[in-house]
Amino acid sequence: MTITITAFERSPDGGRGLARDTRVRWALEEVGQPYEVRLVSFAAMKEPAHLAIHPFGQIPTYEEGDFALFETGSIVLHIAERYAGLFPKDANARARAITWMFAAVNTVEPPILDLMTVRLIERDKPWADERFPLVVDRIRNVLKQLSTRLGDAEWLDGTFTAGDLMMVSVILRLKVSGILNEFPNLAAYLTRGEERPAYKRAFAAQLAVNAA
Ligand code: GTB
Repeated sequence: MTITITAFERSPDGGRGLARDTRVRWALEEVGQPYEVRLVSFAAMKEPAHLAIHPFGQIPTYEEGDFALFETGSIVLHIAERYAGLFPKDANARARAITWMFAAVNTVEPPILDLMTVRLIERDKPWADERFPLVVDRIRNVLKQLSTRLGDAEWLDGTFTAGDLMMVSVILRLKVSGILNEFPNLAAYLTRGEERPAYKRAFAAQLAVNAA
């Protein structure tokens, strides 16, 4: 059955890999599954046909015939469960990998999203300058804890898993901010993720859409 994902027809980041289809492309590349991409405009995302598969009118989505998923955490979990390459065989190690996936989207990603919100959406508000350092502090706190846990390890729990894929995808958003420079082991962790051949293929594929 053909796997089809959705992505921005034109991503606001111009193809820097920050839109969330990149993590789904990466997961599919890691497990060696070919996929097709249906590009959607911002208007099309809010129309009934897309809302039927994504109730919040967003990308990415994942379809195999009549089966459809939304939410990148769930999509990557599905890919990791269905195809070999992203989860360890040991049940406890697999549960820990899933825990890191949840930590990425539930604990690390929210303050990073707040930074994007205060910078892009709320920047004209009279309180934006006051809020900014509070958001940066929350990011710093969570990165400090993540950095302590990672230590000198290559990946979060032994071998590379879907947990690392999600965590690298989440901290990637901080690349231009400079905050990662304060945590050299996290900066190196991010680089290790970006150097994976599967990530490079995923990045190139999303860039090709935006460069066209
Ligand atoms: N929790 C959902 C998930 O993980 O799947 C979040 C999905 C989501 O936020 N999708 C965004 C979207 O469809 C695209 S990735 N937004 C359109 C809308 O809500 O109307 C977020 C994103 C957008 C742009 C950049 N950028 O330009 O740098 C980066 C990330």
